[in-house]
Amino acid sequence: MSKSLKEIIFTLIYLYSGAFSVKFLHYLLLFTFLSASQLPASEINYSKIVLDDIEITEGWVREVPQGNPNTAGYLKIKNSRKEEIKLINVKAEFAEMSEFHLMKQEYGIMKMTPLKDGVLIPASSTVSLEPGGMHIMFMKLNTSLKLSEKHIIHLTFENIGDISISMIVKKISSTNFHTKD
Ligand SMILES: [Cu+2]
Repeated sequence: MSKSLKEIIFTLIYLYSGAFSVKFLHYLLLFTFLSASQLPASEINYSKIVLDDIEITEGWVREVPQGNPNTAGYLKIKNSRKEEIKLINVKAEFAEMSEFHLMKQEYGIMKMTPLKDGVLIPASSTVSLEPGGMHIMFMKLNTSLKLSEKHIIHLTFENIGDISISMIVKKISSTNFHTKD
């Protein structure tokens, strides 16, 4: 069966099965998010995004001194589906390059490695990108990130699509902020 035909059938099943209104609402929400990505950051003020059975919350980006080329971003993803999902790409207008990284201790030194395969969120579970662990690395910042500002980032889930969220700029008191190897 061709991919587009599958998608059409899936959409029809999706729209006509179960709680029609709730599912349709998700479509509307998805549409809203996609349109919202065109808006300036100041007009978007959502701290929580629900896309079908995927929830993204607590998105924030770390404030760094002006002139610092890199920073990190964090968020929480709750996958209520009965199958795993995978976050495969991230983009931000304020950085020339964005990647998923894992930070871990090796021989007493904190090191980070790019997560080339993305971030896997197993079925019915929540994965947190947080200081000291997995994070989004924003490299070659092209603007300063001021405290409490909101900036949009775009996430891509494999076989699901793109979603844009806003991240608030926050301070962190931790000293283990890393630089790129
Ligand atoms: Cu990193």
